[in-house]
Amino acid sequence: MICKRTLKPLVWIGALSVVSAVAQVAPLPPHGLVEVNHSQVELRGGFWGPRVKTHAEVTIPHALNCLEADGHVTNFDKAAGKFDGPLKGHHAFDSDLHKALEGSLDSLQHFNDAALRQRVDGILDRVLAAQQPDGFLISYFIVQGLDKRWDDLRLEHQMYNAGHFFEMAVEHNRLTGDPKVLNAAKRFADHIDSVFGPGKRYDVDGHQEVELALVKLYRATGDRRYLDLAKFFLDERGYAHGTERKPFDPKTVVEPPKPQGPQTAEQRRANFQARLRVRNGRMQDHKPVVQQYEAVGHAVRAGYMYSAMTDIVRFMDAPDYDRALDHLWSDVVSHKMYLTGGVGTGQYDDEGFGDPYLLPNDSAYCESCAAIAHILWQHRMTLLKGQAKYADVMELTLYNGMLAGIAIAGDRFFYQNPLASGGGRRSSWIGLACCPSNLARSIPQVGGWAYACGQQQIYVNLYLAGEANIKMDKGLGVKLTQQTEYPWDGRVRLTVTPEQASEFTLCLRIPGWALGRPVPSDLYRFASKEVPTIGLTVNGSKTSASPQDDGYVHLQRKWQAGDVVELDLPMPVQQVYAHEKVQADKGKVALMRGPIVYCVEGADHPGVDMAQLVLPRKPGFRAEHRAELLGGVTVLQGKALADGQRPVTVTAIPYYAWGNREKGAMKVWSDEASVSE
Ligand code: FUB
Ligand code: ZN
Repeated sequence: MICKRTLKPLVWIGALSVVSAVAQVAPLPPHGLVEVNHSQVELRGGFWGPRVKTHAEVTIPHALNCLEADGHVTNFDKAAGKFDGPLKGHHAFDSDLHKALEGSLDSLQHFNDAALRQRVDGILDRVLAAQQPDGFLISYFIVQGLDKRWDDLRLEHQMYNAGHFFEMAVEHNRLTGDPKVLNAAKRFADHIDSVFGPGKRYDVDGHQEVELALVKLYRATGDRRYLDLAKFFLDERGYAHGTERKPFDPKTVVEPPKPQGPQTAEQRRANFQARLRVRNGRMQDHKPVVQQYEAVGHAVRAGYMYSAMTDIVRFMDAPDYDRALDHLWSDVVSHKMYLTGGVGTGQYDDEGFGDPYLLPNDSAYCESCAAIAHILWQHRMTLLKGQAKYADVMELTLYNGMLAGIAIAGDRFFYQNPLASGGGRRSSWIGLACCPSNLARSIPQVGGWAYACGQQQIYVNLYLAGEANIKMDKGLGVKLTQQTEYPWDGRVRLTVTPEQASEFTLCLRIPGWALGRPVPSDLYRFASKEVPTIGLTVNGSKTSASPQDDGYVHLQRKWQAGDVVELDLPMPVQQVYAHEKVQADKGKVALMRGPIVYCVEGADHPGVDMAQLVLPRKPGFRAEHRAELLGGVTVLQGKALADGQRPVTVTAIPYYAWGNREKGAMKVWSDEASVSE
């Protein structure tokens, strides 16, 4: 017995004409917890309220303007035969539009904006007009020649485009109840299913994405073929591709020698692709997924693939997938993750994972998309395993690795998120717009990562101000209201309002950082061993805040409307050290407070050579909230040494907020020395 599906059939909010809602079929995961969809969670006030507002008012119009100006929409007109101009961009161009549309739809869930609704409708009509009679729908291939559409999956992102289309279609249906986009997605997926699969063509996409999207399509339609197809694409990785399934032979993935002498363009391309399959497991096609125990290759591809693998374990019996995921998770979290939760280094020139402990700060790649993919994976792991440590990583990546990718004003973006820089400036848009469009769809989905349901439990994984409307098992509706200034203040007031007095367990995640652990591994540690006491009361009566082995405090009782839970997570400033094997951070210290990782930036230290700024070994930092600075941030202030000797006052700002003022150097890790108070 588990939580009822949390999707309510919706109509356009404040719609001029109300579209009748179609019943969605939403198979529940037989294993683990059930998510509470972002459509059920209103983010109001606090940290996220202003951000989702900026997203709706600035990010979405900006993204759609840029995409329209760059030709993403006219590409579909061209594919529909309505426009004669040249095709713009590259073969992954459609995916950026789909992501921005997905973000628009999710934003409309919370903000009634008739003009945006009309704009989205108009764009969607132009997208759908390009769909081919057999269901195929990628503008690039429709224009360039449909006969070549499936020639080569390595580099051409066919399935990546398809996956983002499916994800957007699911959101459209959820919001509007109108099945037209979802039906188009089904037709496209059916076409893919007619080409690929057992007894058909055995192949895999060069950029994973379609797998997790097919699981969503399965959940939105109830059609099991989509789940099977997702598993097929995962199972095929590592095998020789072609028209029959051959046993996995590691020899087929031996990197071909570098070609000598002059090459034709075609030879160069063929060789590049042959090498790509195996080079550092770039696209995780170097061995079967169930044998992949080490995280290698392109970090976005990996994150989407691990997410889909987690979904497979949630929806199917797949213990070998589960085992691989445990290994992969330990490898990433113990060896290959930056303190910001970011993943990917410049080591192999592939936007991917580097060797264990090789975590250079200035050449950290940490693509914004990789942070998002990492969050998607951690969210699914939280649901599958019901353990807070996965949500710890999710939270860390959300507030640091991901949020750094978007400016506070909402219209400038970082593609890479290094932990040290001589000076960086976000771009207004990027031709390869994977990151801006991914951020545009992720911000309004944050609420969907906050809660989950078990059989008789509601889990709180993220503390954020707002209101969640949760449907529990047997249809019991529970409203949860959070009042909090988290992550600036660890006090959270939760009001529980069940439709009628009912017994269930409210599981509160006690963040690892509040228990003395910045991450759930030994990759980073706090200098101080002191763990401040966590406060917890229910209707004013003190209760134990000690979490169980799963990392949650379980509050089981008969809940009445208006019951109030107050959690108080003390937030001392923490000095952080890295594992001794992380050469890049040797002798260095970083600062954290709550889930926020800090950095020092040139803008706060005029005349100081940031590279030479040394932080004190003795903790002496104090936190101060500055509502007027950088959208409202808590800064840390303490004594430090400039040029290795001159005492100065240092001001550390949240890492995510760097690069929002004049260009200047920034670093998360600083040399550490004794500095007298
Ligand atoms: O290839 C599509 C997207 O562009 C990837 O996800 C990003 O890493 C970038 O390579
Ligand atoms: Zn990206």
